[in-house]
Amino acid sequence: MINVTTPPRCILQTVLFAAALALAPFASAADKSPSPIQERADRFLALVNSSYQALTTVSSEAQWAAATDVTPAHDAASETAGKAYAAFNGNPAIITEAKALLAHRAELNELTWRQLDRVLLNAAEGPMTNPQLVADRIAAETRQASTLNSFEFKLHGKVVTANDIDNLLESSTDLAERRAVWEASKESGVALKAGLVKLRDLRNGVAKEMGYPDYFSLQVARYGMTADEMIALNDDFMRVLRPLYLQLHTWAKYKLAEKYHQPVPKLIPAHWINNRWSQEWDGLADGADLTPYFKGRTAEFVIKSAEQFYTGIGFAPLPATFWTKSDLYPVPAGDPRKKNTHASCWHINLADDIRSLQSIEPNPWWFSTAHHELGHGYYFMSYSRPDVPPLLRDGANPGFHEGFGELIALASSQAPYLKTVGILPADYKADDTAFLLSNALGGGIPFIYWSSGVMAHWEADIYAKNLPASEWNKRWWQYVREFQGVEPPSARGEEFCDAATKTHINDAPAYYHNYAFAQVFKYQLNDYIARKILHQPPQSCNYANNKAVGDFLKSIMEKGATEDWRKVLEEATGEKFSTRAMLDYYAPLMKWLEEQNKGRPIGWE
Ligand code: X8Z
Ligand code: ZN
Repeated sequence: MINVTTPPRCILQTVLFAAALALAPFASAADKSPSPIQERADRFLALVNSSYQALTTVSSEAQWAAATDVTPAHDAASETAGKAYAAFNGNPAIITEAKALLAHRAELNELTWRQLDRVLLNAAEGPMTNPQLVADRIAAETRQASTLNSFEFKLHGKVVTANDIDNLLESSTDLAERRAVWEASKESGVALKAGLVKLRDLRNGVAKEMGYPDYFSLQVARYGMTADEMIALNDDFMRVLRPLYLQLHTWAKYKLAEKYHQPVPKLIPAHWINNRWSQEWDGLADGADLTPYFKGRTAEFVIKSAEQFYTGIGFAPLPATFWTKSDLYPVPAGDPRKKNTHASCWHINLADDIRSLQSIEPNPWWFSTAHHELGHGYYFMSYSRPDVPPLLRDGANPGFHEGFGELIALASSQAPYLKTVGILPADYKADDTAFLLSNALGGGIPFIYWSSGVMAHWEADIYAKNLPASEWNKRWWQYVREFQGVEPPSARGEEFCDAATKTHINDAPAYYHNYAFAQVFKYQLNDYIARKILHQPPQSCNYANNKAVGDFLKSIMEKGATEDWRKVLEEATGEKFSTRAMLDYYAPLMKWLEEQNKGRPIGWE
């Protein structure tokens, strides 16, 4: 076992020695006489894979402890483990050898050069060619995580949890109260701004150290795309969905004005919407409100139901340690422990230690989130097999990783499925339009204008365009107005940093475009499953207990990152990555919205 307090250099030597003893487990076994360059790559990757897996385990364990119980000791251990991880994965010798081998890309097999590309991507997060920069980044990341995870929201002077805030925004119809709650939810940004300003430069610094123009470009390199190409892709999602979004926006603002007895606004006031960032517009589709069906249920029921979705379609039960090591429920009132309140799923050892961090309550939102998280968990389980080297135990791209859980969250919201599992009564008569509307408002259409629009553009601006920190909030709200058609209840100056109230801006930087990708991906997979496997309408289908659906998903998941994502998607669905299925899914809703909105001014310009 590696001692995390050992200075980085010694750790490297220990790991190099241990790994050098290992045989090359991922060498192409079928190839009897590999070329000298292939052989050299195999030896190198055997060492890197084993060390990468060991150090991932050490640093994930430390980060898990810090995220589930914020204390100075856990922060210190997390920082040290992060440095140990970088000491190996960003080591100049590792970078030099990976580059030297990649100069012979054409002579290496695909599995090999994919691993070598990944070695360089991993190195770029902490390139030890500049140890001070890396040490500063790790220290700043640790501090920011600690501030985020321990932040206490206060409403009228009293501490409230993130769940309290969300539940109040879900239930309150008092606009003054809603505004107070919404404003309270923005206070964390004030505490996080200084750290984020520093991190912007440190993150750009590490990316530049490895030849990337900026940190945003480094992240989208996982798609084999440039920053401009990723932004163009996201702009394209918004372009094709715009007529539908404008109809939905119009419908929603009339509905909200009626709900709050207000005149119809041009832009929707942010505190009228149930979600703190207006990323999902839940609670407006009256005929599809599932809240009453969770009354009397438990949080345990929610997570067990999510597992049951996956085992029903043929996946194995979660490992026993998932249940003993995960942290799934809110910290009980009165317990001083502070933990991160945003849902996540962790692949601690790149093998069978899979954990989830959540604060589940028995309601439809957490039901959906639990299904999302286990999408990550089942992806981890599917690609943790001998044919997939640890370096490639990852999604085909990060959007795939977000997409499977989103797909299952969508499938678990369909009325036929909910009837099968007994959440809706067997004689429930679903209002198909209301369910479709609910999907569109939930993780569907407004989400694209938030993820592809506000989040992707704002992060591209701060990283790739170096937007001065004195303009961050102005730019944020400019994008919220332009892309979402939403405005704050009152002017938000630069004393606030409303972007930083979003978890990912702090701890998953330049990542959010993956959720936009995941939406488009999810409709494409659902379309294939509904039409080709289930022979049911994509808008109302039932995956329950269908092993062919599970086999289809496993066939994609078990590849991990061993193949190009475009090829994987096209081979699985027979179609290139496309918004076609998403548009088809909502075609019936578009007709209905146009009918409802007759005579209303559409949009906000
Ligand atoms: O962060 C998440 C997941 C964890 S990977 C719960 N999501 C995004 C968010 O909450 O902002 C899921 C969809 C969008
Ligand atoms: Zn996720």
